[in-house]
Amino acid sequence: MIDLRSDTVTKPTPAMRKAMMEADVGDDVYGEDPTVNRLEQKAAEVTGKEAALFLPTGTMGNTIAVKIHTEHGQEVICDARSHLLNYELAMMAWFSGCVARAIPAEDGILSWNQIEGQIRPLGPHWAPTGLIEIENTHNMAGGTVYSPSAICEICAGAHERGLKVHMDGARVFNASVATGVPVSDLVSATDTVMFCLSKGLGAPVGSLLAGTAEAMARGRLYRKRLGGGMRQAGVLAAAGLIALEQTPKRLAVDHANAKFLAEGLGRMRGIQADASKVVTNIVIFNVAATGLSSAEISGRLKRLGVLMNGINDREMRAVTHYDVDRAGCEKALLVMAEALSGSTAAGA
Ligand code: TLP
Repeated sequence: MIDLRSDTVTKPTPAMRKAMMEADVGDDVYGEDPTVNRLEQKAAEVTGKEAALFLPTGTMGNTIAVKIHTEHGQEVICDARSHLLNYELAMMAWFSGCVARAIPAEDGILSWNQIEGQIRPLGPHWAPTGLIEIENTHNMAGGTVYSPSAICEICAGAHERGLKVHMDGARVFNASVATGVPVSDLVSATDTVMFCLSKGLGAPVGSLLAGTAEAMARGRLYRKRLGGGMRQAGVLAAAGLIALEQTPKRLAVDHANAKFLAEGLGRMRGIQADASKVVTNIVIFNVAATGLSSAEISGRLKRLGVLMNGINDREMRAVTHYDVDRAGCEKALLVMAEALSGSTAAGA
């Protein structure tokens, strides 16, 4: 199977498995797991933050960030297609008592201009703004990236208004490779950043939340409340350390493969894919003119050995990662052509 459903599907490399076998461990709830401590230290370094917290998932990282920065009854400003709002089971409402103030942003990238007009003070009717959240890269907009200056402008404006900014940087290492700007510079003005080890970086499990030491100390308690006290988690952190040290430098390969896929898809009748917008490892493309739904295409592809999901009835997503090489992408394109033969667009 060529699995392009997500970069979450990567399997740990032999080096990761070896490191997991040999990991020094202790009880992380007591702060005594040396490998987790090393990973948290390393994550703080790469993000340029005071401290970091190892978590089982990115969803938990975003959930804790919202909790740290807000009070019940506030609004969180985010993009309308954000993962935080659409794919996290309303955790910001469930755990933090907040609602989303969703702004539709072209390419998922918010500007300070858009945000400023949506900030609400405490009033007789409104839920006041508690937090601004930005997603970099933006998943459902097709792996789009913020320019460093746009991030700085948002953070400067927010801080002037007494508001915090959290970056969902699940794929911030992809953003760093695409912009050529180190992660620490991309996130320097944000108050917290969450990034995932288990996506393009290839670790089997794990995400990090980074910010001030005080925020991370509070985050540690929320992590325990959410059931994230993982005890001898060094076996997982060991793979995470390898991911952090070895994988960022090869993300450019995934980006080139994604562009290649988008170009190939864009040449097929009935598919709309804009390769010029693909700058990281995610391709979102429209299949409406094929006369087939995303689910129908998904089913046909699966029978032919390729996994790719729809994000709605008309749009599909392909995500490249280190378990699918260029030959795999070429094969996926051939299979897509075969899956579409017999569709309206193919003229049958
Ligand atoms: N994204 C997953 C799915 O949940 C959609 C994927 O396959 O892309 N932020 C962003 C931007 C994400 O893309 C994801 C996962 C998360 C947060 C949550 O991470 P996990 O899955 O570790 O909770």
